[in-house]
Amino acid sequence: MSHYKSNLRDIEFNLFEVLGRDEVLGTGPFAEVDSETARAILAEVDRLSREDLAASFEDSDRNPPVFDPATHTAPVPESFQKSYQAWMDSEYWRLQIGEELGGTPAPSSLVWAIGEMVLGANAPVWMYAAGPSFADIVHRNGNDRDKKIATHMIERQWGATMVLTEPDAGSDVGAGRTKATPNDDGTWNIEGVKRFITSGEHDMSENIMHLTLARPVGVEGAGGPGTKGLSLFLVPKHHFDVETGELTGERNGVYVTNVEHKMGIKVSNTCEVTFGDTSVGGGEPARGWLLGEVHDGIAQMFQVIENARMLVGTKAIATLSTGYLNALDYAKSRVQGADLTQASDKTAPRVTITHHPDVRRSLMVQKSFAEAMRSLVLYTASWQDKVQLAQHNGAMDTDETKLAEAVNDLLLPIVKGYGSERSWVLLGTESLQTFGGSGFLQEYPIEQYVRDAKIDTLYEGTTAIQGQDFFFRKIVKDQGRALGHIAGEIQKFIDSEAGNGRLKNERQLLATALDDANAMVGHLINDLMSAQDELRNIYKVGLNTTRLLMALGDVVCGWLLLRQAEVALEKLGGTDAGLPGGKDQAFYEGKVAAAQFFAATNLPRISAERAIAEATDLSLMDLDESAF
Ligand code: ST9
Ligand code: FAD
Repeated sequence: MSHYKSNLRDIEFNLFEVLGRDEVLGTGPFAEVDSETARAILAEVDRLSREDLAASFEDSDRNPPVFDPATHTAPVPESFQKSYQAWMDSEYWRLQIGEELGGTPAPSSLVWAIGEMVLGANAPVWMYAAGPSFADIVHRNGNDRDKKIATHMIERQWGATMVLTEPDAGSDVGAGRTKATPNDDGTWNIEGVKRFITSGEHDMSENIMHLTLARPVGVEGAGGPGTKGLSLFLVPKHHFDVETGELTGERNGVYVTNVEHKMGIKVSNTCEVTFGDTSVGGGEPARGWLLGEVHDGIAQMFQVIENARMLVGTKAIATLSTGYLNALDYAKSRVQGADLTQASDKTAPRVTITHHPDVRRSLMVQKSFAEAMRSLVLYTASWQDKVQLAQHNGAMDTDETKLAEAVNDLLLPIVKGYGSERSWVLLGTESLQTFGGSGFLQEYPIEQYVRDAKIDTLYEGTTAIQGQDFFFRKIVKDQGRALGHIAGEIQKFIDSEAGNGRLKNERQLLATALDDANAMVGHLINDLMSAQDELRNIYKVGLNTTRLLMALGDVVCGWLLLRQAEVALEKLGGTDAGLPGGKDQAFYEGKVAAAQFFAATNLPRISAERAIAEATDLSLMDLDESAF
């Protein structure tokens, strides 16, 4: 039986009943993917995920790749290869790439809807299969040579990596020391050691293209300090003929010199990669090309990072959803104890644990967060749809498109930072807990979910980095434009008659939460301004950026759930086959219940977060390190 439990009904509810994606599907750049096709794709990816992709989830955790230092290889288990091949054979990865590269462009909302299912079933499949998406970035930023390379990457299905991190440059990418020196033939020699590189080595493609940040040396106008001095190079594992893509048989001097032993996602090789070390492999130089022949590495790499941050948040949320659905199944059949109303009667019949109030509370916590955050992913993606349409229509310079880009940027750290924190914590405290001691056993998938999801709060920028990105870049640097827009949308909902009386209390709770969140933003901005006179006040901001990210995540999620409840109530107001809401009555009632529960149990906490933020002083920063 599959470990993976999908929620296709809720995905379709978001796409078609709440976000109205029918309006976008089948139009403009998405002409080939209309609503009917989209539904067929969703159904097939659902099946594929539950069956072929999920099939190797457990085996590839228990029998992970083993690094061979003599050959610098780390082959993945056969079971995983089958899952990977099933995904590549399905050709659905083409939905993410441009038409000129053989893709069938689909709206981002559909891509992340199917992404949720693949990532929930077996996330490393999606990661190893990202080569074509990397090629899209190479094509977008490249010159004629790079565009040819991008074509080979796709036609020959090469793997690809994003190579930033070094032993002394993690969050602080700008501290990277890997250097690049130009050769007379237009190539560059790369020298340095990178670490933690996902998919840096495997045996599922004939070549791997490393998109590598390095600092040019001895080049006028390039290679200064920090991130702005980094350039992006294409460094292949094997040399190839740029015209045909055929491998020349020569090895490039880029070798995997270690594969990490990890807590989770063990089948996803996390590699130390050594470039141009004469004592490694055959001692060849590591040669690469400067992407697009422009020294704009960090900005180019952020195009990859933005996609990868969406990926990581979606992966975490997908895992929480399947964790919840597994917990729900278990709770429905596990018999333990008597109903609380009969607790004193020792002969009372034993009941399934779904009868216990605390288990119900826990299940609803899981359901409401999983559904809220699914909605967050798809809502964010719907802003990406707008940008895709604008790109197609040559309307990138309009105010509307700029707003869409800014709102997407604002929501990304919520998807990644808030999404991963809430998911990882709830998988442990609620989903695993529902199973009692059985949850601790490898017989059930939850302990692997917990191990596999922890990484999501770490890579692609830790939660601390997401919090800072959210406040300093997405709010302050944006001058509050995107935040103002979202706050305005939430306010409109509060002022509306949404739910026709049924959501009145919840709209009031949302109003208070929005007010508190706005006050927190205002308070942090005041602290920031006051740092102009008293520099150390910037610490007060730093003490609260993660808090702000989490609080605003709750507000946005609360609002999105209430919007869903409004739609569900409308459906319940109609009848189909004599039932309110028709065959989906229970589904819609569940939507309303989840929204009401989330609002009642989470939104009031934001007042406390506001009070904590407002009371922040410098005592923590004044404390001597020895006192910790
Ligand atoms: C990693 C991989 O962890 C984990 C999983 C891998 C899975 C791999 C497979 C899947 C990938 C799929 C991708 C496919 C490709 C896509 C397909 C698409 C169809 N937004 O603030 P400043 C830029 S990898 C945009 O001064 P510092 C911007 O250019 C490792 N751009 O920063 C800016 O200039 P300006 C991940 C941003 O103080 C410039 O950077 N590692 C953003 O110099 C400088 O900005 C990390 O994530 C942004 N949000 O450096 C590192 N922010 O201002 C985390 C910055 O002029 N650390 N830029 O526009 C950070 O993010 C740091 O804050 C820092 C600080 C490095 C940016
Ligand atoms: P550090 O930066 O040393 O952070 C340590 C702690 O300090 C964290 O809690 C952090 O939040 C905090 N901290 C650091 N700086 C600040 C600050 N300025 N303000 C507040 N708090 C701060 N990298 C790649 O380039 N490519 C990959 O494919 C890739 N895949 C990975 C796969 C795995 C399994 C892992 C574990 C890592 C991967 N990484 C990859 C690296 C990953 O992106 C980094 O680990 C991450 O960015 C954090 O860097 P670090 O580990 O050096 O931690």
